[in-house]
Amino acid sequence: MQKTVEIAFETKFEEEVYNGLTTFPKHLSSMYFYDETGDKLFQDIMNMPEYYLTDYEFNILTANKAKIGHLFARGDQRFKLIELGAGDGKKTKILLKHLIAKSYEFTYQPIDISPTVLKVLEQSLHYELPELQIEPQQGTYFEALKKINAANGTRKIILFLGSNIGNLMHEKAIDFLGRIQQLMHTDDLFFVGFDMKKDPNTILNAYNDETGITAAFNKNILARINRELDGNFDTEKFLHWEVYDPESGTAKSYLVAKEAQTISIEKLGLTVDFQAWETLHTEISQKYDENTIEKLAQKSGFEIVCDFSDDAQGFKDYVFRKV
Ligand code: AVI
Repeated sequence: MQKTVEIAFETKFEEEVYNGLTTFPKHLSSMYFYDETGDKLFQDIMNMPEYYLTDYEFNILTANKAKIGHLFARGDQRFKLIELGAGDGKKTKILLKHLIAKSYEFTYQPIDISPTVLKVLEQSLHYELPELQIEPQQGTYFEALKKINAANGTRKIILFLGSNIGNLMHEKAIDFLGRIQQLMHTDDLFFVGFDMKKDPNTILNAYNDETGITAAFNKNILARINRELDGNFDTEKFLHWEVYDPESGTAKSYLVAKEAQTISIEKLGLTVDFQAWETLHTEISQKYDENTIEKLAQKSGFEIVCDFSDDAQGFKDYVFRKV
């Protein structure tokens, strides 16, 4: 009979690192890229010329801010603009500036798990847009949305920019969208970015830049294990590897062990063997076509109100409403 060992984990990170490194093939969730170092590296990624996603969405928001503002305010109604994972707010500021210039009545409620990210964002917004009413919400998206719902019934516009949805495979994306849908009323809107299928070379370059920023971002998950769980990964002994399947639209990031090695992670009392060229899967970045987006919306109880796109249809911001 097999003996099951009960391990008491202090955090979800510990549990997921343990489970992901003791299974085959090995994997870790890209959710854990984002500690302080990872947040900074992601800012650098967004400023890289190869990472077209940020520019495309920036241009869509700039070109369509008047139409978007009109849709949000539905004439002239008060609303709450809620943002899931706001980051540095570079793209959101285009909308915020426009909404303020038009004197729309709204409160901006960025939600983020990181208090540091929220603080930096709040400070920069106070400085750039002193008229803005901002109420940062620290916590997970769902906890914060529940709290916002409990506070009062003002119409909600929920932003989820940057193709963050693409870091979830379809089943998980449907589950995520369904949970958002459950926390919405029929008048509310969900504004969500999708990176579209395009020249596979463009996609591969975006996730495999020559300067090595994306490689450092991917390897930060190992460095984070070293910092927080007393691991001894030598990040030099891993290769950042990106693949893109143009049929499914899935881009996948791996860390590949360049040689056989044994890693110890003190805090978990764990040693992990890697064979030479063994893979550790860390992230998916899904690319979409219109049919797939329609299916995702429909399966999670949404209907599509409209979408905004650049001329080349390289990126799309969709507006969903609860059915
Ligand atoms: C946050 N997310 C949408 C990014 C993406 O494109 O999948 C994260 C990223 N990974 C590597 N580069 C950027």
